[in-house]
Amino acid sequence: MRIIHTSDWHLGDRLLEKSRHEEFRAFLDWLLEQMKEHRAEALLVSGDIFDNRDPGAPALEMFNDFLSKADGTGCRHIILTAGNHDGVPVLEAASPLLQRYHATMVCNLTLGTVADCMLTLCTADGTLAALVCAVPFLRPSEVSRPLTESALAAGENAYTLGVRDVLSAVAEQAKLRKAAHPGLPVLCMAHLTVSGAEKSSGVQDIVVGSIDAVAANAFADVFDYVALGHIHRSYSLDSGRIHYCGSPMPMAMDETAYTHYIHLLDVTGEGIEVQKIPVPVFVCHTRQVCSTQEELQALPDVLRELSLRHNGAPVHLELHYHGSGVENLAAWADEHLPVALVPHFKVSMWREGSRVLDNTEVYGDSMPTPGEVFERKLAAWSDAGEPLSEEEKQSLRELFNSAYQEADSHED
Ligand SMILES: [Mn+2]
Repeated sequence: MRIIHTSDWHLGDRLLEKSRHEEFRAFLDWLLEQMKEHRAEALLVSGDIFDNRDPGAPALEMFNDFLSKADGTGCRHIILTAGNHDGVPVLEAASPLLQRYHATMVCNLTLGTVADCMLTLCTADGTLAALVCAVPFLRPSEVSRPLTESALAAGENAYTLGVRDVLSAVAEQAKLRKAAHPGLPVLCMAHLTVSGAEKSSGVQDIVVGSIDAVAANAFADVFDYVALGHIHRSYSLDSGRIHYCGSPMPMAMDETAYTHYIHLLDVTGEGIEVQKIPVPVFVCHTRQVCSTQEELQALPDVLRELSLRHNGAPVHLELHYHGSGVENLAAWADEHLPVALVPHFKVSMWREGSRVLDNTEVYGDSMPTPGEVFERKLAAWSDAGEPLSEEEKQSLRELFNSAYQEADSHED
């Protein structure tokens, strides 16, 4: 049986202060193609389906659209778990739709409810093919338990101990099923940090610091493949038994430097073979730092080459300039970067001897409001060495507001 493992879609995410609906839609369409091409019979999504508790109508709509289209690909099982970013009410509201499309979502799990996460995958003729233990993000408030002295000595804390308890209980149930079906492949989904995995700024911790990291041995040997989410980079641990597939696209600028993947599993009686499939880059997000005018002049060619390496994908640029000779970096970028190549950019400029001169400004379809521009100018004025008192700022704001309202009413 072929299974696709993916995680951390973060539908509704924004990058460089811009929504990414088209990019997400392109990814979901590509994923549907992969499901067809590789004749995947199951899709596992290990948490962080949405970016936040209120992902917005476009994200919900594209998720529903994906489910309805996945139904026609020959994929018989879709299993999703909640991550730390997901809002359980949003996921639960989708459950009538999930049932209709043969998808299963596990949102919550505690020691008392582990039976809820035991799911089975069957072949087309109804034969049992694999067991999936669909463990969602385990909430500290629900699983933490008082520490014993020996656990403390072993470097555990109330949360990691609680996570171990749940994973042990899941493993016990899996062993019972396996005893009744010898040779049955067992997969375990989870959304957490396993120690040894790299962190990047895209991993937003609910549990402060790294105290949420669980050792790899928390996953008992009964699990043949551990399908993890939470870390945004494809990464394997424990001699290739435990896998992060990573997010399908960068969720922060420091995640743009590496390739993103989905994992394709070939599950047979002999074992599980893992193949990483790179996700195409639909938008090139790039951070460029220039310190001379020559480097700035070379920028259009650099960006053109980057775009060509990714099938002509548009470039979304974060540009920092630390040199001299440019008064207005945004105006420079507007003039020198073709809009077809760079439809969206964000600039910031520093000058020697001064603090931030040009507060970071974003251009594209998320222009700041006139009030925001005025506030930035006020801040820049103070930073440039003309400190204003609160009263002075307040009277300038009032002047601005009355002038703006008057101009605005004339426009109508
Ligand atoms: Mn995530």
